[in-house]
Amino acid sequence: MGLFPAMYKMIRKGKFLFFLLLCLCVVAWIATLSNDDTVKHVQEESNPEDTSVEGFAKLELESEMMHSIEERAGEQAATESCPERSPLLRGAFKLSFDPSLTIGQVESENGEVVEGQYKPSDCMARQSVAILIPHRNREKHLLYLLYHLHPFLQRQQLHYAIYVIHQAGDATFNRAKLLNVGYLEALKDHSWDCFIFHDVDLVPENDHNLYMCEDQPKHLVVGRNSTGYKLRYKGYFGGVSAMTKDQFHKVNGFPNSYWGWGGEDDDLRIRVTLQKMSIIRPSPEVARYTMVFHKRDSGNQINKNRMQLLQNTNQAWKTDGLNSCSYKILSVHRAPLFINITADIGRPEHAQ
Ligand code: UDH
Ligand code: MN
Repeated sequence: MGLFPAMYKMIRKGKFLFFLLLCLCVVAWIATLSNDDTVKHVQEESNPEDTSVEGFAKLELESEMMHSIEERAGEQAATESCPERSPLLRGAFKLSFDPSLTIGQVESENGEVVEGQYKPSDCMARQSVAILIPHRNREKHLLYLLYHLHPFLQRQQLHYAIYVIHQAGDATFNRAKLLNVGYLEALKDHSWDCFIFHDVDLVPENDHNLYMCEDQPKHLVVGRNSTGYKLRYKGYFGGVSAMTKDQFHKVNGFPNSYWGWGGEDDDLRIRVTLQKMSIIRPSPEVARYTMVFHKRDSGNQINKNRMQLLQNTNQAWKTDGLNSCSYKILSVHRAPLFINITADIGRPEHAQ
């Protein structure tokens, strides 16, 4: 091999090496560029002004965290149970029923009630209570009741919600079935400890009459103005009564088969005694109500079958109640002061 061909070979090799080096540099440069890009991207994501989808997701996550922290703080503030006896109670008071009262007025006086529900902010309520009101065509009575009942329940430091169960259509009224519907529907919102079955026209006169449940079913109306404040009869369990979720479940709720006025409250009393529970009442000085005056409603005539039905309760309770309550919800409207459930509950099988 001569000198020149050997030099020529070396130069060719050097060119190749130079070319290889150049390629490596270009690759390295591209790599640095894309790294810069990543950094920029991360910076962009953490920019709170960013409106990209990722930016929103991150903001949402942050606000969710804030929310749960706030919630925890709120919970912390209210982990202490409300006192056994509320310091806000006033005892007996004179009720007034102003014909010019409006729902707007009642709403503005109860700003802390949200969609019919209230919770004390400074302590943890001892019970969560659902008030169930069977209703049709008694708007004025409902207004008076809401006006008095909201502050009354707040003074008792309860977590509560008011449900109005409205019977759609003009078939004979069925108070008991509406209350079953109320119980079943309210439990979809919250696992309430206690249920108060409440006539729309009975307004409590004394806030020592506690809307809470006890270890036995409780009857809250010992006296009302319309009966000279005397118990209507020994076993009376109508008007306003309180049962825990479990007590009511145990008796299979109210019967569904009482159309028209009367008997359904006696049926519930029989169910309670069949389960070896007994009915308790607060003292007569406390368990006092004013019934807003009214006549018998059309569509709620006396139930002539009631005595016959009551003869069968000791068998019928098993199959006529919560476990056989068929109905159709037409609407659930969450108004500021109550949850209005409108239900089609059908009509009596035989003409009444
Ligand atoms: N209810 C309605 N709409 C009706 C019927 C009854 O909302 O059309 C509800 C309401 O909650 C009422 C409850 O069912 O409070 C019980 O019915 P009621 O108030 O008619 O029963 P009460 O025992 O009176 O108070 C029955 C007849 C009154 C006759 C008066 C004559 N002295
Ligand atoms: Mn009445």
